[in-house]
Amino acid sequence: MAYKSKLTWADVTPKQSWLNRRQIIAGASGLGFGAIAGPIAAAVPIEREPTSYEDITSYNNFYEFGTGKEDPSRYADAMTTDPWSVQIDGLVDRPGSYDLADVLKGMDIEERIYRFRCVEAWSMVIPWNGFELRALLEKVGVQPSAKYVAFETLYRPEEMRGTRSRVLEWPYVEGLRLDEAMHPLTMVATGIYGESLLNQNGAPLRLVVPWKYGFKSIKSIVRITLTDSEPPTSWNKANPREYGFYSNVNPEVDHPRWSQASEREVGAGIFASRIDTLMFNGYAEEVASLYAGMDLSRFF
Ligand SMILES: Nc1nc2c(c(=O)[nH]1)N[C@H]1C(S)=C(S)[C@@H](COP(=O)(O)O)O[C@H]1N2
Ligand SMILES: [Mo]
Repeated sequence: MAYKSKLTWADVTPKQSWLNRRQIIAGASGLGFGAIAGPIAAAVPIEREPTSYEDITSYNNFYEFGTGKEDPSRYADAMTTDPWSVQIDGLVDRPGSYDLADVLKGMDIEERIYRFRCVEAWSMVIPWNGFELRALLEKVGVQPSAKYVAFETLYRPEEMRGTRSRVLEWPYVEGLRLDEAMHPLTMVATGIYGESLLNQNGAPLRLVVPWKYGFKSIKSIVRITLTDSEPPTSWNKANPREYGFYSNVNPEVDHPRWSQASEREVGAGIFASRIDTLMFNGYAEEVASLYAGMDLSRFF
């Protein structure tokens, strides 16, 4: 593998800066990086420790390997991730099939601790390693007519026992508006806690969009296509009444079958109380302007 870190999280991040990053990035406001500045940590409503590596790697959604939370950690090892290539095509200047090493070349791998909120109303805090998606898009050259980015997961039935079920149409597909894809919070993850991604978490490359429900963070990406029209997305195709294209975390817009006002912290224990879900999962200050003037109950 081209990128395989042997370092642990503690090795790569001194404790003090790790704490600062946690406050800055997992907090409700302010970024410590990029062009966006904001009041740091002032509005942090809760202090949350990162979820344990054990929980992050054993409680998963990756329906290609089954619908049970333990299925991915049991069965995703069957997926071959080396060699790996990503086809990048559509409205780009340099389309082609890029080997994983080519994708990673020149990318600045950073650590970022993000809240992660599944539409099923559970959440984690995950220390990701990865790079900004916009850096990759700039490398391939986005053409002016592009308005959306479409993503596709590997579909290899002989290695993916869950794809025998038609619970979703395969391959799993997702999409973002171009401005969402270019936002500095939007990452391509390559690791967790300083370790290369395990298959169950979407090795070797998966999307992370921290202000959207978890299903937008598509795993094990093999294709990225720049388009001028809104791409189809797996959960919207499966149930358009329940899952929209935007899927921004929003405590005020309930799922038709359950409330989105609160969430259960994975790993907090059975006696822990639920916590309030935050608008845009706590990243409103950074991303609310992307949706100015939009009716978020209509564009859910
Ligand atoms: N290809 C693919 N990507 C996927 C999924 C999936 O089933 N297949 N599940 C999504 C959902 S619903 C969630 S909550 C997250 C879970 O990521 P994690 O298991 O790394 O926590 O992955 C998302 N990406
Ligand atoms: Mo999810």
